[in-house]
Amino acid sequence: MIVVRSETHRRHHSLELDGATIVPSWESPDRAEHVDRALDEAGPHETIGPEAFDAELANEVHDPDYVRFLAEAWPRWQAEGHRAAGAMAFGWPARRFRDVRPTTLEAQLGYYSFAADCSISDGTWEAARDSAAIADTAAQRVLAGAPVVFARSRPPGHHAMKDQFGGYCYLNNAAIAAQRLRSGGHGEVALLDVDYHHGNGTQDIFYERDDVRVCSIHGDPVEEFPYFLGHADEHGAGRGDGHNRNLPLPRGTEAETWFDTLDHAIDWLSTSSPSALVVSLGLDTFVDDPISHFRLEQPDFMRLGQRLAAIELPTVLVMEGGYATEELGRNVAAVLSGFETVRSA
Ligand code: OKP
Ligand code: ZN
Repeated sequence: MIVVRSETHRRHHSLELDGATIVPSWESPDRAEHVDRALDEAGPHETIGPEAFDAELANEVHDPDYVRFLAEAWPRWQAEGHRAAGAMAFGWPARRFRDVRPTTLEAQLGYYSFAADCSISDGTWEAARDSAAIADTAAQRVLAGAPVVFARSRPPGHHAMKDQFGGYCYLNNAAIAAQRLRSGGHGEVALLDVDYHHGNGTQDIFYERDDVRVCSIHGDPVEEFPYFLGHADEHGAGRGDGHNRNLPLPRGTEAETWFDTLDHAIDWLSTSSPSALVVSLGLDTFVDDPISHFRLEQPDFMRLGQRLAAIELPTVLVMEGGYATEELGRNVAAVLSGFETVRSA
């Protein structure tokens, strides 16, 4: 299988709020190191680096002002002479506040984000940009005829909305891959999100579109991040009405129920005969994940790979979450090898 990856992610050390304390994020550079090591050991993969970041492509799924904000936030922060090692919002336009774009950096941090788990520091933009470019490059390889490509993106992307970062995500890597597949000639793309958390950003980006059908299986937002989106009655709007599907599950969900739900998701995605598939591949459904509460075990990731391959569509696998860092590499390798047992790549 072709694996796209880069080392730029190492510069991104995110901070997050834990109660009233700022701590190093669960979303650490170690995650990608473990994945790279496990894939090197699992052997033969063709490993390539990303093509240059395509800002025009990113601007088709994000607000261009937002992308510019991300690129300029750290230099602006430094120019203002702050002491803190990372820029983070502390105020947001909550209920009954207004959607008026402010001018100062500290106000714009709140305007362009929705959670305090996602700092912008030295190297954050470069890592986010490469992570998106990795997903784009994977999609380009699929357009060139590869049956499946793994995008080892870090930081993850599925929480990144058109114009808001949060949930460890800045640019929506999976949405960028889907957009590349669309502009490369695929009429309809299916996007399946199996991360433990609802892919609120992906939903937001495609909510009024009928060319990318989005389905997410996740911890019910009444009890899990991102809390305020991801309910079962969110089905799309306008042209996109009927093109979004959410399958929330309670904490403690076991593999059997999860795989039944996966079958529903795949059946629903297949109804309109898409010609390509993007998977937001979160591995935080793992039983020992420290911040998530589903109960998949390592053999289940092999089974997931097999089930994804059986869809028989050209496929971009985009890495999202997964915080049991020591086991993350083996779990990713299990998905890829499961895929390859069904469709040699
Ligand atoms: C990102 B991805 C609450 C922390 C909430 C947000 C989790 C983001 C997950 N104490 N952290 O979907 O794996
Ligand atoms: Zn997640």
